[in-house]
Amino acid sequence: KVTLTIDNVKVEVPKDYTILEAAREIGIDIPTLCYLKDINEIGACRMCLVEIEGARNLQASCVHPVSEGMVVRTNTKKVREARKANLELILSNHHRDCLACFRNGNCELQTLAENLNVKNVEFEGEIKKKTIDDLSHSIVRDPNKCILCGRCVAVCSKVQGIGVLSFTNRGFDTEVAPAFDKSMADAPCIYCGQCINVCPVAALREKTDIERVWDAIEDPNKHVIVQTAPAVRAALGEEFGNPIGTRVTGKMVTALKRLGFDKVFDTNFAADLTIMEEGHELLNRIQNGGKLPMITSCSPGWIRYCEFYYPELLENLSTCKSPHQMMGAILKSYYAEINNIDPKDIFVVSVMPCTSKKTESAREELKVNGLKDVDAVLTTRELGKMIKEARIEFNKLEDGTFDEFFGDYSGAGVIFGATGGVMEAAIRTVADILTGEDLEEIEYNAVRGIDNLKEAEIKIGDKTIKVAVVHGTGAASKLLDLVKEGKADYHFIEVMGCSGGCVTGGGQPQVPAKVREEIDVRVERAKALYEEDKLMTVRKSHKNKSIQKLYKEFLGEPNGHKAHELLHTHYCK
Ligand code: HC0
Ligand code: SF4
Repeated sequence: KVTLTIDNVKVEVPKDYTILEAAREIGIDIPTLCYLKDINEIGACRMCLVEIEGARNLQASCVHPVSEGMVVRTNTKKVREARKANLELILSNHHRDCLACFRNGNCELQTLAENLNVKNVEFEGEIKKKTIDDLSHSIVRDPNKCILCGRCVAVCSKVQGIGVLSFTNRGFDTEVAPAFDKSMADAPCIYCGQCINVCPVAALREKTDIERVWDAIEDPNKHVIVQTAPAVRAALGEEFGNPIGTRVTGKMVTALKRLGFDKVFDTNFAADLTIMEEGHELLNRIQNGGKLPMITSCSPGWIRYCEFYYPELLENLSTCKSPHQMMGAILKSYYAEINNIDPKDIFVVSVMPCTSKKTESAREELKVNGLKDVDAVLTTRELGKMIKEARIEFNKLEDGTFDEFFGDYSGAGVIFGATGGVMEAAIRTVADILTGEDLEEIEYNAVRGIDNLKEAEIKIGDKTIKVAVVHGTGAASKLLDLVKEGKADYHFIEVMGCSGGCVTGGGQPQVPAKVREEIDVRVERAKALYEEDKLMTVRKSHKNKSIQKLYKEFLGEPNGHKAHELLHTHYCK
């Protein structure tokens, strides 16, 4: 430990702390912009400058280590002026059209300008018009908004283990972009959107579908159905000022009905359906010598990662489509049939915590009879914008309930949105099938939580099923390497593309860097889902009465002919 003095306050901290960390310990908030704890600590933006007694120049506190007896000042005229000048320099060549910007109201640059009391941007830098890359289905890159903080570069390479983004060109032409100036559409990007989540400005954002969805709602010939992913309810409230981890399921449903959707269904219903298909597929593979370990296939970021970086493992992937795609396929077949609607007139909207789902829904091989399962995907953030645009006072809404049948779900469906949730849901069902009982012990704590690798050996009757759960492609790669080398003797592995699972997907509300430091967003949002699971009377997918009826009246057997036609897919190398 070392003792130092910051703004006349003595503080004792571990000796590997930076000045920034020490200051935050005693409630002194030094401003930062490029800093992301443990991910991007490069001292590039010079917002965190402080004065150190005896040092000639101001120092960047985010990278400067503490030392015994050090005396630091964070709030002198010299410090304030230097920070302000640096910020004005950043602003001088930034496209400052804040009023029409996607991040208006939740931009870290805007907040900082307000906090540091910037009054005029004295320098007029060279403002060039750079090309916006909006060619992919998922992600828009706008170099005009980029402040070169490097957070996205760091997250993509260090957390996701991918490294699609890097600094290109020099001087005023410097940009953050895929190598060789490729479009995001042609780069080996998995569209996880983790770069968007850490972008402090609007340089990276989702390709928006808001207008297409408004148009569909307006169109009298379209029957517009919306479905919501499990994780959306754990985060949408943040768009309206609620604390991280507030569960807003009921208000979300009411808001969707007010927006004018014809039906409001829950992707959780299809998550239960997925468990029926995937659970039986697993048992089949185990009993009939199929390819093991079987790996989950519901995270489209993970699927793209597998296609680009682990093509040898494609045969290990479950052939199940992801739940929201299954839901679309069922809505355009069974639902269309019983309601006498032409499937061509049904417009399915998925609200997802994910940016990769936008690209997934456009995949040719998922189409049934030439029709896409899902016509538009909105992120949680986009839904928040639509609710605001419609002037709905979200926090004052009554709780609503999902429309019947396709809105019915079990607790197992809800927990899909957190890492380990798909695995736990699957075990709840597989264990009942193998024992022929209705087991009471259904909470599998070994697969919950945010450890990088979670493993469990589950004894079911005279069988032992060995499972593993990983999340975030960077952290997953160690286990995937073992699988590739034939050194992992698991039966079933859950992989999610984003660390924490869907609750921290690339389409969820952005959390400022400083808040990310104080709260583990993954944990708080997951709590909301486990809480909802506990409240449900039905907590196993195969006990969902509507799912039972769907098989009886329409699908026949799990993994049967009709299920294969509608609910399963194949992968391309
Ligand atoms: Fe997920 Fe899903 S749980 S991927 O993590 O499986 O995005 O929330 O909707 O489809 O159900 C995301 C979340 C989903 C799907 C479900 C799965
Ligand atoms: Fe990297 Fe994911 Fe962003 Fe693509 S979407 S650039 S893979 S962080």
